[in-house]
Amino acid sequence: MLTAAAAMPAAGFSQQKRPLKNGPIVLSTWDAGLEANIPAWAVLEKGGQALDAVEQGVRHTEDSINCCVGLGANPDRDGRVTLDACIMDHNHNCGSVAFLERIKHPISVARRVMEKTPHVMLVGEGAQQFALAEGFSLEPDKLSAAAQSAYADWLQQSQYKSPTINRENRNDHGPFAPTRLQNGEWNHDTIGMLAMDSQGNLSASCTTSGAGFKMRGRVGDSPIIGAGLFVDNQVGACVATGQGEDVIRVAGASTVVELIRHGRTPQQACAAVIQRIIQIKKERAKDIQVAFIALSNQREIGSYAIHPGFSFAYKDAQRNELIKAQSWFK
Ligand code: SD4
Repeated sequence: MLTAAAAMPAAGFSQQKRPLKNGPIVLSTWDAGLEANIPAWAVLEKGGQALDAVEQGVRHTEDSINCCVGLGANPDRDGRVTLDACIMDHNHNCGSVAFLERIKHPISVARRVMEKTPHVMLVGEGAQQFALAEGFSLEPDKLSAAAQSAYADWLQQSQYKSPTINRENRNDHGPFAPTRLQNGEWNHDTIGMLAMDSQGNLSASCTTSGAGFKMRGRVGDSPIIGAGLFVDNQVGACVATGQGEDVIRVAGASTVVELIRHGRTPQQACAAVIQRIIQIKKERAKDIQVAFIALSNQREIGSYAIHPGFSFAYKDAQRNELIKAQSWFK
């Protein structure tokens, strides 16, 4: 039987290394978070807003030529890259785009949806039309060199195997498999970011190419407010990564935030929702990866994953470091 994952220490933080009592904080998923935290921090250290920080941070990752977030990412089964992103601020304002093609910065389109429309979410052609009307450029309809070669490999078998994502087994070629960068490091198809600014306000962002070689039209959790990302300034913020279908099933990010509201630490809340997914998936939990990171309005941080191999980047005025998350399977 699965036991409750209670009383776990904050991931990676010893007694001596707790978040600072004051000042901004930024957290982001996976190794690319270390770099993304820098432009986010540049906003925060000048007294800027968490909302601007989380947009600037993940824009950096969308821009990165070596990264599989954004237009350089693996395509869907039809050979087209389709992107999802969302953003949420401390006042429950939120915006989201999904199934967006040929636009470089989906996170900024999501922010425009939030600020310039009466809606929360735009998808596909409508999202692209909106982006063009807002002055975003239509990028060339072509795959990056890395994506072209990954797609050619995938086409040889054209198998849509069950995703075994973001595991430490770097030979995995599943739909969410990490991509090897030129510097030898590994990168992922998603970045999620949480920030608290010097006013104590929280915001969050997430941007992804979703699952490589997905069915055309597939959308995961990342642009779904409440599943992939949620912010309640009175409580905390959470962002998910990994197999989106299983995050949606448990309304992942909002469930984490609700558990914090009811007294769990961010660490306990992340662990409890991972445990819920494991209970639902049973044996099949071995084949999927899901991870959450969370930040409470009391400045506590937490993270938990199904499998080892997930890290998140933590930045405050003193440090920017990669922290290995705890996981259900060891
Ligand atoms: C999705 N959650 O589209 C995203 C993928 C992801 O690391 O986070 N991969 O399901």
